[in-house]
Amino acid sequence: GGVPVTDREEAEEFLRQFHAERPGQATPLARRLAEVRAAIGETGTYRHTGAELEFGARVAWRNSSRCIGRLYWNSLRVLDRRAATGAEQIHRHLCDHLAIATNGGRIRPVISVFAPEAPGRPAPRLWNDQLIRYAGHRHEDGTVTGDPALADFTDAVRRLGWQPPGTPFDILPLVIDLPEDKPQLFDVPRRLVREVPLAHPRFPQLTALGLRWYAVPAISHMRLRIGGVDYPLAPFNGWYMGTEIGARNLVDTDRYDLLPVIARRLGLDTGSEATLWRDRALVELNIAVLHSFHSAGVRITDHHTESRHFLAHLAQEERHGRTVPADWSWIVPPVSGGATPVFHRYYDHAELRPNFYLDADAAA
Ligand code: HEM
Ligand code: NRG
Repeated sequence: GGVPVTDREEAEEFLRQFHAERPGQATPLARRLAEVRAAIGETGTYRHTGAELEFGARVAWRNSSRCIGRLYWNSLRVLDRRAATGAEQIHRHLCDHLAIATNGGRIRPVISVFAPEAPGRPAPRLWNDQLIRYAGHRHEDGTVTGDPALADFTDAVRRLGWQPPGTPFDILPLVIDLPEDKPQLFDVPRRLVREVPLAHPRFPQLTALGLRWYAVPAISHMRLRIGGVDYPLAPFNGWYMGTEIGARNLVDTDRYDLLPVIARRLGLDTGSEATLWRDRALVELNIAVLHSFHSAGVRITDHHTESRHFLAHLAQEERHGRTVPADWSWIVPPVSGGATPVFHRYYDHAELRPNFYLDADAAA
């Protein structure tokens, strides 16, 4: 067990890349390499400078093959929270993250980087996979109220003493897990959770369903790895692409599974697949998501615009002599794939570092 010693090769490769892409650093590369080699020799790891951390986090986003939203990688805001100790302090920083990211609806891409893994000093972790998520309440008959994807997590936080209201949209508490302590529960203050009630511009019977979604997707279970150093707690957010909500979260049969409900409300003929009732319900739900976020003044993107932005990103990166690794099956949106330009080409499959990695779920 224990945290392994930082890989020297990976550290050096990162420092060379940093100095190549960000020339003119006060400390020349040769001196920094010597410093880092010495630190790894003495302590088993090294400490990133603020500039290295910022660059590393931005490049980790740039290298995320599954992300269509990478055009703005170089303006990611990096909050250095490595000094945070204690669950209360970490919780306050997570709350600040949400406030800074939400920004009254003009959502900003932000990452908060907490303490890294180090030999003899394991890092803090969060059980939640996003800072904001809706609970899934399992009933005796096997049905779930809320988000079924969170049913196991919801059971786990109940065992820790959480007492939920039981609605389809209960905001889950945060579970902060420090090395020498038991996991601690914290509520996310309501005022920090911006939500958008979903309304359809022409079908009041869809508005009447009382659906909603939160404004800020803040992934909190991916490990950020920079130059051989692992940051297990480094929550990041951008804004939503409408299809994430309107074609997956509210639609997948193992999520809110709403297509049959919506089709019925729209009076569609569900007797035959060939009426394409599923497709018609999907389009109207996605119209409602984009319309509602826009009228609430909450930043969101649609899959057509975002596909164009992604191709612009590819072209821009090419001009800088860089390839853009991408995973077709994640980049192509879950509706109207072939109607977007990202469908009609292949992508580079390189796995570049720095990057974000998924570890096995802490809970579940
Ligand atoms: C995945 C869009 C910002 C890193 C995705 C996905 C979409 C997306 C649509 C696929 C999600 C899915 O199918 O579940 C966007 C948009 C952003 C944005 C519109 C707006 C600025 C960011 C930022 C980061 C990031 C700021 C990191 C700093 C990632 C990663 C994945 C991903 C690592 C893969 C997640 C996984 O493997 O589950 N993004 N993104 N994205 N994005 Fe972005
Ligand atoms: N599909 C997930 C969120 C995954 C990441 N998507 C983003 N990331 N937009 C969901 O909650 O629907 N981001 O950092 O903006």
